[in-house]
Amino acid sequence: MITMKDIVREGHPSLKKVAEEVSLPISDEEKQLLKKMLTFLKNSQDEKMAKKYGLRAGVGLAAPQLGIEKRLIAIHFEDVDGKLYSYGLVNPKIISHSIEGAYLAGGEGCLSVDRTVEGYVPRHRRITVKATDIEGNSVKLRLKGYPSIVFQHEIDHLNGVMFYDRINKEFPFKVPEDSVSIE
Ligand code: K3U
Ligand code: NI
Repeated sequence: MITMKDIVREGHPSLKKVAEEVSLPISDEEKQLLKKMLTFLKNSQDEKMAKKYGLRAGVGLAAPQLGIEKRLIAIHFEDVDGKLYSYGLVNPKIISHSIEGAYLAGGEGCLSVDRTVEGYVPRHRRITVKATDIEGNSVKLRLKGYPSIVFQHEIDHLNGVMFYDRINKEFPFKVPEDSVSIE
C-alpha cells in the first residue's frame, strides 16, 4: 500500500526529470503500480483511511512522485456535478488545448510539496488528452475547467515541472491573460 513515506518531496531528482515513455502493452508490474496509485488516492479521500495511515488528500498522483520515472498517472475525484473522474493512464499526452486559460482561485498544492506556495498557476481552460488506460484501451478525453487543471498538474509531473514553476515570480497573484478563475 502506498503511504506518504513513498512520496518523494521537493529536491528529489525524479521531480525535475522528463519521465520515460512506457512501452505497450504495459507489464503486470506497471499495471499493479497504477492500481496502487489509484488505491492511494481513494484511501487519501477516505476520512478513516486517511486518519489511520496519515495520508494527505490528493486527487492525482504521477509515478515520478514515487521516484519512478515513467509516464504513468492516476486521477481520482468527483466534480461538482458528481461526475467521477477515475483513471490510471499510460503515456498521457495533451494533443490540443484552448487559447483561453484558467487558474484555480485558491492556487494549487502538491503532495510532494510540504508548504503552501501562494499564487495563480496559469493553465489551459480546455485540453484534449490521448492516453492508454490500464486495460490497454486508447482513450481520448476532452476536459474543461477543474478536471483540465488536475490533468495538466499531473502531466507536468511527467515533464519535471512543478506547479510553482508556472507562478509569476514577481507578481504571484497577477491574473493570467485571457483566463477564467475557477473557484
Ligand atoms: O487538490 C487537492 C485536493 C484534495 C482533496 C480534495 C480536493 C482537492 C490536493 S493536492 C493534489 O491533489 C495534487 C496531487 C499531486 F501533487 F500529487 F499531484 C494534484 C493537484 C491538481 C490540481 C490542482 C491542485 C492539486
Ligand atoms: Ni503535484
